[in-house]
Order: sequence, then structure tokens, then C-alpha cells
Amino acid sequence: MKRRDFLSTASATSAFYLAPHWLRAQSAAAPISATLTIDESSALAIIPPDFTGLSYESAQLANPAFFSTANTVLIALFRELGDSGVLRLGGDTSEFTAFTTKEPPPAAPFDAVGPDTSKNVKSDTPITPISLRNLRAFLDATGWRCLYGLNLGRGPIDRAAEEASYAEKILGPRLIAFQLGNEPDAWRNRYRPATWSYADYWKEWTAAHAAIVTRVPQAKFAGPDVSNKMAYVTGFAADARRSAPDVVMLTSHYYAMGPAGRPGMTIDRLLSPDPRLERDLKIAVTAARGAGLPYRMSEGNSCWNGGQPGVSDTFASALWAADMMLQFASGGCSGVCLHGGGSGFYTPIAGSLAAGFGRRPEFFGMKMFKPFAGATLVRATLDCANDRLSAYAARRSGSTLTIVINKTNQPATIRTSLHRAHKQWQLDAPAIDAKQGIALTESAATALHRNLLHIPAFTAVLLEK
Ligand code: BDP
Repeated sequence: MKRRDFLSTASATSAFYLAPHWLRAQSAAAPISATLTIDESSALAIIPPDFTGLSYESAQLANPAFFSTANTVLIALFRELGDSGVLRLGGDTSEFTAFTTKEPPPAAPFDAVGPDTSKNVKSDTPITPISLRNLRAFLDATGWRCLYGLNLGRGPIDRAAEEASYAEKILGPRLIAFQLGNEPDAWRNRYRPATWSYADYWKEWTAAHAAIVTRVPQAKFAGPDVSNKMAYVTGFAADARRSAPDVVMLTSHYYAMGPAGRPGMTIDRLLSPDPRLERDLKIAVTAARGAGLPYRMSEGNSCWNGGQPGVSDTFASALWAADMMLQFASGGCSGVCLHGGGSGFYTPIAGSLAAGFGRRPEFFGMKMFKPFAGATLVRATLDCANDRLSAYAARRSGSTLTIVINKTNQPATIRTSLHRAHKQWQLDAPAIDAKQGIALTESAATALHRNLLHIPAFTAVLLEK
């Protein structure tokens, strides 16, 4: 059976024809050659079934209709990405939420909100118990659970504690944990003085934690949900281990590039390996293991400050997302939440109730990861001089999954011990900078021929045997 998923009509962007040489697929060029060795008996990491996640601004809760069972299209899109998954609510706007039990609730100030940017002028957004009840039903319908961000940056903490008591009761088993504050490592000269440090944060976190558990003794926590300062991650893991047994998860963010608008935020850079990912992931996973906790990348995407147009919203982000998710999984991470919402440049799902919802290019990269949820990653060694070609393999209920992601503009020919496969999924687009026409196609395994895997330029191929 052949199934095609189209974003809309297939078309290359006009920018493609003006694009630098390397951006164009060189189909006739001599293929890159590589050797792939898969050790099917090894076990690198078990990928949790709910590995895939999405992150939305907390302000989105100000519209109770958004995360509700009435939003059937959004529910279907969540399920298309994962039978279970994690919805993280937080972001910069989580420091501007104002929980209220006032009836009737204030009118929703907007339909959908995009990722926060430095240009957004923020004001308090009301969240009411109705939004929480609708969110619970939405989560029940998707099979997903949630990480819930409370306002620690601007407070007051008593209001956050009241919100926590409602959220705990209403969300019940759909709530994984509360997070206190968004990116506290970036609060210096913003919500806190220039001298703000991890020690100050931990002191405040402890006081806020005490206020919340007084009202919600069974509350669970995740953190520190930082932007990039790994000292907060290691500090929090050690402190939580020592004195907060109700911390159930270690979290931090990852943006591959940023800020948007600065020179150098290009497709070329997004497709290149990022040494920071590997370095920080190792630090986080080591800290988490030391504390007996899972580690989740709780918010991230291609380029912060709202995303880079022409990069974050193109097919490059799909190849990047599939590769990035597998890198995090290989490093022992328990899940990732791709930030988005509204019609933000990097959002995987774009739209609103009024305008309808659609799949952005990145969505297809996340969807390609879906069969890996719940699988056991095995060792896949790719012998290749080009570091934009990557391969991963996993075992899953009697079958083996092999994925090759070709982020180069040349085709690749890969010698492998794999000689047969039943099914193939191919992720491609008319051009690397295409915004439409992204296709994830299922077919018989045609990329594999007598131990040779043929992967076209700017294409990912997943084989199942
Ligand atoms: C992160 C914030 C999030 C923003 C994002 C961005 O947590 O709210 O939307 O950056 O700037 O730091 O795109």
C-alpha cells in the first residue's frame, strides 16, 4: 500500500533557483560512499513510548477552547506524532500567567499564540479552572501527559500554589510534574538583579516548593527548565537528590541556533553538526543518572527568538528534527518537546481554531521518528567522511528499524550488512528550502539493493525488516 502525506501542493520556492550551489541537490554528482555496521544484539538506549513532545506557551491556556475536545483537528495531529507524548506548557509567558477562579471567566484575549519573542509586549494572561478541565479532556483524548509551568519569575507564589492545587486535582494522572519558572538562568537583569546566581535560584525554588507542597502535598516537580547554563542542571540534580525526593525529572532547553535575525542563522548551519548538543546532553544525562532521574529536553527548536524565516519553516527543519530527536535518544535522553504554537516560524503545527491547523515541514521530521518510540536503539556505526550523513538503528517487537538521514546535497551509497527489508518510508521535498510539498511516503523497500543503500540528496530513508 502506498500512502502519501502532503503539506499542500508540491512546489519549490523561488528562492531555490537563486540559492547557493550547495543548496541544490546534485543528483548527477558522484555519490558519497559510506559503510554502515549495525550490531543488532547491542542495546544503546530504550526510547520511552512518550519520547515525542510538543511545547506551547502557557499563555495559550487563556483560550479555554484551544486545548479542548472541541479541537478535534489538533487532537488528531498530536496523535499522528505519538500515541503517547508530552505536552509541556511554559515558555516566557509562563511568568505572566495570572490564575483566577473568578466566574464568569474573562473573555479569551486571543485564539492562538505563537512562541514568545523579544518583540512581544507581555501582560498578565488569565488562566481559569475551565481551561484546566478542557486541557484534561484534551490530554485524555490524545493519550498524552503534561509538564505544567507555574509562574515563579513574577509571582506571587501564593497564586501559583492555588493554581497548582487546581491543576493537580483536575489533571490527575495526566500531570507528570510542575515546573517552577521558565529559564531561570536568564533572569539576571530581567526579573532578578545582576548578581542572580544558581544559589539564589535554589533558595527561591526551595521556598516556592514549600509553599506549593503545603497546599498540594502529593505534588511532583521537574526542573530546572533552563535555557543553556548547565551549572543549573548539575546543581539542581544534586540538590534535588539531597533534599527534594518529589523531583521526578531533570529538564533543560535546546535551541540549535539563535537569536533569529542575527547573521549566520542559515540552512547550512542548521544542517551542520552541533558540538554543543553532544557536550550538554552528556552533562545533563550524567547529572540525571547520578540523581536517579530521567532527563527531558523540555523546550527547544531550530532558532530562538521566534525562528528564522526561510530556515525554521523549511524542509531543512524536518531533516534536522528527525536527526536531532535520534541524537537526543541515543545520548540517553528520555524525550524532547519541540516548542511552537500559533503561526510561529518554527512551530511543527501551525494555525488557530478560526483559521484551521496544518502540518509544517518540521512535523514530518517528528513523524518519521514515531516508529522509534518504545524501541531499543542498537549500535549503528557509519564509516563516512561526511558528517552530514547519519544513521541509527533500533529493535522493536521483532523487527529492526534502520534510518539514514542525508543532509548533504549529494546522493549517498551505503554498503551495509542489511540485505532485505519489508517496508520503507522516505522523507523528501522539492528542495531543501521548500516550505510546501514535503512528503513522507511509505512503500516497498526500494532504497536497498544487494546490501547497498541508495539515499538521494537531502532525503531521509527509514527501513523496517
Ligand atoms: C525561549 C522561551 C520561549 C520563546 C523562545 C524563542 O522560553 O518562550 O518563545 O525562547 O525565543 O527562550 O523563540
